[in-house]
Amino acid sequence: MPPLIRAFVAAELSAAVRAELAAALAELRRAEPGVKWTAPENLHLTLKFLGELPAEILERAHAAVALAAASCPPLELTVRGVGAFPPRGAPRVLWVGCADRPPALGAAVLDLETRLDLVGIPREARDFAAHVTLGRVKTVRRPDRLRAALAPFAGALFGVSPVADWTLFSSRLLPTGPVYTALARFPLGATGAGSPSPATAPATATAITTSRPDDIGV
Ligand code: 3AM
Repeated sequence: MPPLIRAFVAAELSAAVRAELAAALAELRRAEPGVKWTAPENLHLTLKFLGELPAEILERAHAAVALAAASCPPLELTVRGVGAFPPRGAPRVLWVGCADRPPALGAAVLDLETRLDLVGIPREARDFAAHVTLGRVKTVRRPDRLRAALAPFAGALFGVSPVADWTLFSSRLLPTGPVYTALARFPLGATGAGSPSPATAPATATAITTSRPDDIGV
């Protein structure tokens, strides 16, 4: 049987914003080593997890992503605030908020899902909530201590990241953590959609990310 490719579409963050987040992550990692913190080079805003796909469906997904990206204007993401899901009790997913300007991502993600549905990739059951996953909690003995470590970052501004394209990533889940590889980039607001640029810089990761939180509301 031909291998399946695990893939997702994401907006990448600027190096400057990633550097700010990396500094916060370093502090949080010291405070709470029990969390699987995201490797800084792996920080992204996931727009749609495509699942594990045969190559021919992924090929069709390319065209769908290109068209959806072309209909979305270039954006600025204001990356601000750290929170946890669920909001009370034991935190499971730690995230950074993203606000898009102009506010177009919600509609663009719906459009992306509609186009992907046509090629056999089902829509999400949940509404899209723009966030960057900072870490996942496996077992934390002192959730109160973790929340206290997050508190100083609750309103922190990590910067504004321009988003000129979307990236299609493959994801390989290795025992050492996921390895993300940029397969193609799709310009936002482009005319002449359908011709993604090949990705040049692969993204790699060390943090372990195995599944979508089911309580994140996205
Ligand atoms: O970085 P975030 O958390 O936004 O959560 C996974 C990650 O997004 C998500 O895809 C991105 C790359 O792994 N993901 C993984 N498995 C998923 C699943 N079964 C999933 N999203 C939805 N369903």
